[in-house]
Amino acid sequence: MRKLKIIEVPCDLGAGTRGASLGVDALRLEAVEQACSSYLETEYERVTADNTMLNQPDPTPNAHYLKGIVKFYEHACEAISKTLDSGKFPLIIAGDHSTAGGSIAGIKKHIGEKRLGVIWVDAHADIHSPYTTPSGNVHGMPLGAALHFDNKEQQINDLNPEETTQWEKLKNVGGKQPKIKADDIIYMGVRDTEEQEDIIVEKLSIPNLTVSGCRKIGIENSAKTALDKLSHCDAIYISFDVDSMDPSVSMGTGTPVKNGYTKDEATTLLKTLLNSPKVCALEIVEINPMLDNENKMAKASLDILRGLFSWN
Ligand code: 4U7
Ligand code: MN
Ligand code: MN
Ligand code: MN
Repeated sequence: MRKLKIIEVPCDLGAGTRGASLGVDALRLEAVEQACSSYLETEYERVTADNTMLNQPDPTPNAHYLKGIVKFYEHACEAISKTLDSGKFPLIIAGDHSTAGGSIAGIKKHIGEKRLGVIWVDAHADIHSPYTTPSGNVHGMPLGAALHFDNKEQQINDLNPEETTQWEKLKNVGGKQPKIKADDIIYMGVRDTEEQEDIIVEKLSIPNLTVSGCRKIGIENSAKTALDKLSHCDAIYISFDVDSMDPSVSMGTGTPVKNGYTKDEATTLLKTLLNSPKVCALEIVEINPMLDNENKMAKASLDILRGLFSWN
């Protein structure tokens, strides 16, 4: 395994519920509590988002705080592509999941024309656009942004000019081309979607390895299946939304959904995925200590990380 570099992206702008930005520090605090020197001694860099925008009037209700999101996408894209340029493995610890589009832009900037696969471990499909979102929350849109996918056939919202301008900017961070192809995405654990997403996921034939399906064939085998399905890709990015896990692990996330993976299953899944030399970055998102007690989600996430990287 290459040397890790932690990229912290404490962002709240993409979520409907506040507090995911604090997940980054909740995890670091947990590493201090557990004296996890491996975590604390790993080089890290912080990409900041202007979370104070949350207290200002928002001109983009169909994609809240989009201008601020474009801005930190640019910074995250730079930080992540430079980390990869230097031969290190980015371990991205983010706030809300909107960040993933910036991470994908950064990886794509580094790999150029090569093909990027995405393994999206999440209760949600996150493939909305401002045209289809029921909430206006950009953490439900990062795959839409990376695919350059507006899905106007399922349009329910009319965008104002500022929304259109900023959405185009967001899609084009790190270069104008779509960053990924629909054929290069695998969902794992997705179980809470809207009709607009269902239609598009079916149309694009994006496979979803369900939690029960994974259990049936075994977690390790399901990870291998996901990797197999992306064998045509040159590099693979893993996006791990903690709400892919069951709420019994912790309620410390903005949108918990029942019937998720256990902590051990998530560890086995990610560990097996990380065995592939094609995997070039891992992102962990949506730990929200404001919705938690006793910092349970950060604890669970640190346990997972310790399992993945054999940290002491
Ligand atoms: B997460 C939702 F509530 N689909 O778009 C939306 F309508 O990053 C939820 O996976 C999105 O946590 C959840 O707001 C985004 C739904
Ligand atoms: Mn998500
Ligand atoms: Mn989710
Ligand atoms: Mn969530």
